[in-house]
Amino acid sequence: MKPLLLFLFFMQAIALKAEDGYRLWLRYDKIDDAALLQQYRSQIGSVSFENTSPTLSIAKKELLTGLEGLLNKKITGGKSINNRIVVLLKPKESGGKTTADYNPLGKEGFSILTIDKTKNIIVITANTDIGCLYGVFHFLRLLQTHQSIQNLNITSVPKIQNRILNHWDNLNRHVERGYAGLSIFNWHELPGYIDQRYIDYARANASIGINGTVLTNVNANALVLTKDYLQKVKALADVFRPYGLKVYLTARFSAPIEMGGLKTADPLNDSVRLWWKAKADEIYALIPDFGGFLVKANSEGQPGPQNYGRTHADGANMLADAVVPHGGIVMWRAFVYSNETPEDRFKQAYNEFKPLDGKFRKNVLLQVKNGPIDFQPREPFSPLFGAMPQTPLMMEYQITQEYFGQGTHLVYEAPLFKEVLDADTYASGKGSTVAKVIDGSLQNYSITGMAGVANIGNERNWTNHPFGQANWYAFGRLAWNHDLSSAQIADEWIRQTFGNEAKLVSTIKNMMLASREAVVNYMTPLGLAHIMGTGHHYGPAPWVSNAGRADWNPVYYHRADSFGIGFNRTATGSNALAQYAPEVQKQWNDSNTCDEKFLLWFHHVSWQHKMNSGRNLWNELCAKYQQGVDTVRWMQQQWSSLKNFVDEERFKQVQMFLTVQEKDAEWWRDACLLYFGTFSKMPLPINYEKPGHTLDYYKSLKFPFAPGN
Ligand code: BDP
Repeated sequence: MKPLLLFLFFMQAIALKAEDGYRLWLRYDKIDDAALLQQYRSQIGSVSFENTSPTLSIAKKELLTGLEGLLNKKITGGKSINNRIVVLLKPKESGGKTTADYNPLGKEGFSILTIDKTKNIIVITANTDIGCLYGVFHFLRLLQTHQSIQNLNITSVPKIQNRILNHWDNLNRHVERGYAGLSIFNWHELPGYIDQRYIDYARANASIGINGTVLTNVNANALVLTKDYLQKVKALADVFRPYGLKVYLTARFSAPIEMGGLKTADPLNDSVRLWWKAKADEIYALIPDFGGFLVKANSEGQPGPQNYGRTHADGANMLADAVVPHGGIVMWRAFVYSNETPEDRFKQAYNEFKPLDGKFRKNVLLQVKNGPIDFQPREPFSPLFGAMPQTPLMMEYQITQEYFGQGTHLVYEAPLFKEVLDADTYASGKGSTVAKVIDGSLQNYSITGMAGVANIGNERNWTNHPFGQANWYAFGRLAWNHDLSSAQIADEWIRQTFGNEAKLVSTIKNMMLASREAVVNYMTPLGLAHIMGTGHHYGPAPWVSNAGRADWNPVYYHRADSFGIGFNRTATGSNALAQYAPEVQKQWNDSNTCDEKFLLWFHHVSWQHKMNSGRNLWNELCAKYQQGVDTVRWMQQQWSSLKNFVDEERFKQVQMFLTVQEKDAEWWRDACLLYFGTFSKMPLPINYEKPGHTLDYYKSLKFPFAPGN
């Protein structure tokens, strides 16, 4: 081969080089639509930044890198007269420079406006530098998703103030329920070594508006509050600050005993209160914009105020008092239940917290999981969302896929997030959606928040499954604007992450939108929940009845017997339904009219029960499990059709994961139906795929090294 040919061959090989996924949705590859590229090139000539700050330097670098990549041309930093993008903070004297209305933008919102159509001048503007950075990311997203940039008139303000990732990361880098490798936070090497990944992590979060991160596990280690560790926290806070990302820590309630040498951690004890105040002062001296504390107390063995006969409000308020002089907040988790209480676990958080409504300090948010039990593939919304008008409630979602196929299943979670946000609590009449509760518009909260348990680790592509990135992305976008639809968010994410070809976008979008229901069907259809393996929660184990506590046993949840299956939570059962508004109760309290998605959440239903399809319950259950498997097979076909649209590395990765997912879906189907069949005593429908193994085989499977446990 001639040298030139060899060179070209080599260059092409580089161009086809597989993607390892590290760049997430911020790839900025050259726009591959020639006409559009031409148009954008003619519209964008230079970029000028009217102000300076560390955040604005980041914004400038981002804008230049993004534009140069997307347009494949040099962008000047100067002030050309035409075709200019101007990034500016609210001018001190408006001087007629923009027509932006700054009042509604608040601390984080931005406007993107075409201020001169003939000269083609676009202004990205905000009250703050972080608002400008968000605006820059939004503008780049327009180009990445091939939107028009003519006559722009965009205003965007986050609906939720605190948009926070919760890392369940331990100080030894093991991530509880983490399926993407070790924790990205390398505490041993901090504060001396700043991994580039910290910067890239902050940048990715800023690009979707996430503005807070809780660095440590809710099952907390008090060590992080020691002087040495706080230096490490400070190092991270310094890296994250210009990206608008505040750090938070989990506070172990017994820290005054473990770290401070006190005899008690009683929240009403003066020495304890002083200890926390001093600790807060120490933290804020290092990190003036420290966000505050997240606390799991008196839950699953964690210490808390109840150890001293005090209430959750006493505990939360003590910490709130410690951080309030510095502007900090406390996120107190409502995920509490007790084995000793002879009460349906579904009801316990409500029973505990409802009486405390209005008893928390103003800087406390009560962090409530989306459902009453624990991040199952489908849960009704937590009744607390409709029950605490005087307490700011924040949402807790689980982005990491603990109950969702963990690191290997393709599941797009936005439909789950949206289902909960759109649910109507009827707290103040019709239209009192969970979204309006948590964004504060229903009850006039002064602080609002949304948390997502992170799925990020040190795997090269951050989330192990390439589609795990979509869930991180969707969480951020929804926390910013919960009016976005699952389809819109998927569309944006696909275009930025894979490309803009119509077939590629529509095929992947259809897969994503079908994926959550597929998992519900092959794991826990018709309102089943919590029937996975003990401890690691990987795979089906509906037969388990010997877990450490009653409410950790699958048999506690599904209650299958010779009559039927499901948990009676009506007035004749645990009456958990009474925790909802009457209108909500009405939707669910009759097994003949209850939405079948939630049927077994609320009813113990006969195997012969007639379903909407005309089938009896047993046959419907079989059909749902099969439907779940079929959808995975359909996803496999869909993905195969994209061979020429996706780089080889990610194509193969997803293909292999889908094969795992198909096998797992079959495993779930077969194990669950064989087991439930021992109660229904009914055969699998004719022509039904025969289980691959016996029930005893499925029961014998062990996973001693399942990750995240
Ligand atoms: C459960 C997880 C456990 C967490 C707990 C929590 O299995 O690892 O510690 O939630 O949220 O889902 O506190």
